[in-house]
Amino acid sequence: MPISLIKYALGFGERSPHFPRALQSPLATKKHYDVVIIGAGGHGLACAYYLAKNYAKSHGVKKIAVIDKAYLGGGNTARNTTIIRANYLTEEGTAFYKESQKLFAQLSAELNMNMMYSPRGHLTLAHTDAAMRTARWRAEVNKHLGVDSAAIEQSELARICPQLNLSEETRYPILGALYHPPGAIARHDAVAWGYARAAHRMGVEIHQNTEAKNILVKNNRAQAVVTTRGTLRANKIVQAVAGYSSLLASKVGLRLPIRTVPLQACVSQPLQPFLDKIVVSGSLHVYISQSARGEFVMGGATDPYELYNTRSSLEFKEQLMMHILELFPQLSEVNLLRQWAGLADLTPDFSPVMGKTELKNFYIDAGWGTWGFKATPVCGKRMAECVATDRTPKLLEPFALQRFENFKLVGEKGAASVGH
Ligand code: PYC
Repeated sequence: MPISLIKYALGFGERSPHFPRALQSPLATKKHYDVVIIGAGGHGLACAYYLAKNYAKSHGVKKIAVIDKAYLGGGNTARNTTIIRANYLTEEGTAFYKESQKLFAQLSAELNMNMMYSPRGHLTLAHTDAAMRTARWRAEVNKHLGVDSAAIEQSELARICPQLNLSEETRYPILGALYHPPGAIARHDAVAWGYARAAHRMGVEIHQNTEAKNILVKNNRAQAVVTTRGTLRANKIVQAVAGYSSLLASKVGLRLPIRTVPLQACVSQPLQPFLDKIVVSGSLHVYISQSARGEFVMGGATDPYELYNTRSSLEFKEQLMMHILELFPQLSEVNLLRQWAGLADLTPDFSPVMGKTELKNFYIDAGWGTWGFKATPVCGKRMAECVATDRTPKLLEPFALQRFENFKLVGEKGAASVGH
């Protein structure tokens, strides 16, 4: 038996210098930072990591704090269904998520933590001629930008996913699909913890249970974040608080075109490997994949009202199962294990808001609706670039808040997996 294991068993555990706690941020917050990031979800932590890694030397970004009103990765990072894909409808969306896929593929090595990144193919089912047309459209945009994606007919679908019920006798027979081979899943909490640990090792402070109550503004600059654990002055402030974006932005006088709705999901008991594809039907409002643990991870439409609440409902489960069983009648005896909800910040064009704001040193990462997880690495990396250099990276330009004033929307509703 390794000596380290014996020491651990004898109770030295994490107190021992051999087992330092993963995160040892100081008990007290500092009075001043170069950058304060509000929100210790995947996005905020990724931004901190890339700031520390890429801009400490070149731009002097050294004192970085990430604060969170609750615990690290406990918001939408822990509440999504971990799908990673780049098969978007617009060129802007496709290019952005293509970079995210690339970063995800290298993330385990980059952060020295197993992200359980598992490319397995993503199918968006088409039940109508109109949906087939959208599938072809998306495939053409995707291919044009070098993203592997194709519209396939029913016969090809039967070969790729023989588990699917392709009978004509269902209420919504399946005509074909958009097939995106690099579509993947990963372990969401590993993503948050991987970024947190790596950022922390470079000196980033992560203060949990530290709520931003207010943001002080003077002369069109955000001066400080007033928290439950003191006032943190900062040269630059970033908000990355999916689910609460409008509420926080209102503290600096920004009105966001966002409505916030709950998005529920659930997992089944674990079963032997059965489904090796991610299957989505925007018309039936369902998506399903099987995790490495064997659980079926499933979700559907957003709740039909605005609400800041993450309760689960029986109604959602009944609706979802009605459609899941139409696609996979074999699952009729499977039990559900857990159900939960996250909060989706929806913009009018179903694309996120990233980058600079009208306040000189206040940066925003918001409006992720139902696709924040899959953007974690690219958003973190490009937001860090934007914050450090004060220039908007090309990939972020289309997603500026100002687009709602200029009417330059990036319409992605047609590429949503989730019914809205
Ligand atoms: O956009 O792929 C997606 C998605 C699946 C579940 C929520 N969003």
